[in-house]
Amino acid sequence: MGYIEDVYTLVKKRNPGELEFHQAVSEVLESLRPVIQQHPEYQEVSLLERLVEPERVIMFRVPWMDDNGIYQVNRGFRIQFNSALGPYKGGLRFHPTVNLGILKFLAFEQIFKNSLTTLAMGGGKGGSDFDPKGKSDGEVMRFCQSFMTELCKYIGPDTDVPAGDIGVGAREIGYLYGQYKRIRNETTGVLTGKSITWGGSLIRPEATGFGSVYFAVEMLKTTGEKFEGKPCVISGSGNVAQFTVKKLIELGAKPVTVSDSNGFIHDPEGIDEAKLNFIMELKNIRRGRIKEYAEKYGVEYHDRARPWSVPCFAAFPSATQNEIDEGDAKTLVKNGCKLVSEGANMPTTPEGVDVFLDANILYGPGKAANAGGVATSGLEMSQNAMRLSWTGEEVNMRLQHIMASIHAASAKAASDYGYPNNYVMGANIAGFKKVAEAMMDFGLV
Ligand code: NDP
Ligand code: 2IT
Repeated sequence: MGYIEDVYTLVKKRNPGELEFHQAVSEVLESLRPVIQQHPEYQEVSLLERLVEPERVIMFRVPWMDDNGIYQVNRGFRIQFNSALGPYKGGLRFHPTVNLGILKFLAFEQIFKNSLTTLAMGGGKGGSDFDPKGKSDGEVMRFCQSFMTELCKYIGPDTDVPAGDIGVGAREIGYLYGQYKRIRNETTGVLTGKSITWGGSLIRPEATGFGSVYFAVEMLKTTGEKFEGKPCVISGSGNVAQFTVKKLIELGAKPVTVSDSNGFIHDPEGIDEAKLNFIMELKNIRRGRIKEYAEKYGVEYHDRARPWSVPCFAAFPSATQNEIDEGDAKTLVKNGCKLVSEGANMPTTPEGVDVFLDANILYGPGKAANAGGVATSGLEMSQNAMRLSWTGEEVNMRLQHIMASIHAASAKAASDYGYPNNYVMGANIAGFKKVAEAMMDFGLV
């Protein structure tokens, strides 16, 4: 067996049952074959064996009291995967499905994504199996305070800088930051996604969705096509989906679906600014279900279904991992989909990815297409370090520039290694090379 196979076998043996982690590692390792061939010295120093083993995994008890005075216990995690390029950086996910394998896949992806941003950030991820759905603000606050009481021992502005992800938005970041500040008696950039009045960056809330559309625009430039008037299908209705829709409206495209974990709405007329404001109020303030959109605007609601059967020019999966399987990918391609830009992390199964690559459509994998969020987190860290704030225009311009450079670096690595137009190969190789070079410079760590 070859080096790549040996390392993958080791990963499966050492991390039994962590299927999403195996999936993420397998995709990256497959892409690295041509790089490993050119660099036999990597095998001599067991570079890949080190790359797939987190530097540190922290697991902890999170006890909290619910509104009925009942004691509850959740599990908290922080995966500090790789710090070769800078402090560990990556979001926190609060969702009942969270487990060690899911967070390891997310932290592993984050290493290469952060490398692609051009900013100095290592890879990390964390979270809890806590379910914020149906909880009162008081319960969410007490949970966040208990979570941070333990997590604060392991993070810091130059060590590890968490942010949001599924189930962690402005409200949760506020409670987490308040508790960190109280315990450590310091005001620092220890979290990103902060509100603008206490150290946040303009455009950070918008950044992942905007960035995913900017990446799509860069891909489209290679074929000369435009978004104007074209139907776009979006999954999710949270942070990433909302700002994907917003940017698509600005570009004159026609976003026709959004979803949540119960189902999706299909609005053939297109979601406009006013309807998007309704979604934002529904999801961010009232915390209701997307079904209400269908009732309010008299459009179709599809219960327990995903939106991939709706014909579209472009698809923006922006909910969760493995939400597009082989059949969904075939349906998208058959119905004329020309572009997929992944706002979510690993939303397409490996078989689905093969369908997109075989059809030769423009396919932007998550670690490139959704890197705008963490890139703007990096810009928030820079502003915190300077104790200065940039204008929204300045941050947006930097974000656009970073997305264009991620596109260019991925496209170049893909064609340099003989896989033109394959952004999966390109993003994995370009992201890996910087991390590998830094690890070689450090010697055996
Ligand atoms: P939010 O919590 O704001 O929104 C998540 C959305 O996805 C909700 O509509 C939610 O529905 C839906 N969803 C979550 N889990 C599932 C599921 N298992 N099945 C179906 N639908 C689901 O999260 P974000 O928008 O921040 O994150 C969305 C994706 O983008 C994730 O994959 C995340 O890792 C990725 N991402 C986020 C970044 C960020 O900056 N926030 C940066 C880069 C990537 P419901 O309300 O019913 O739960
Ligand atoms: O998956 C991701 O890149 C995020 N959830 C954002 C991480 C960050 O640190 O802003």
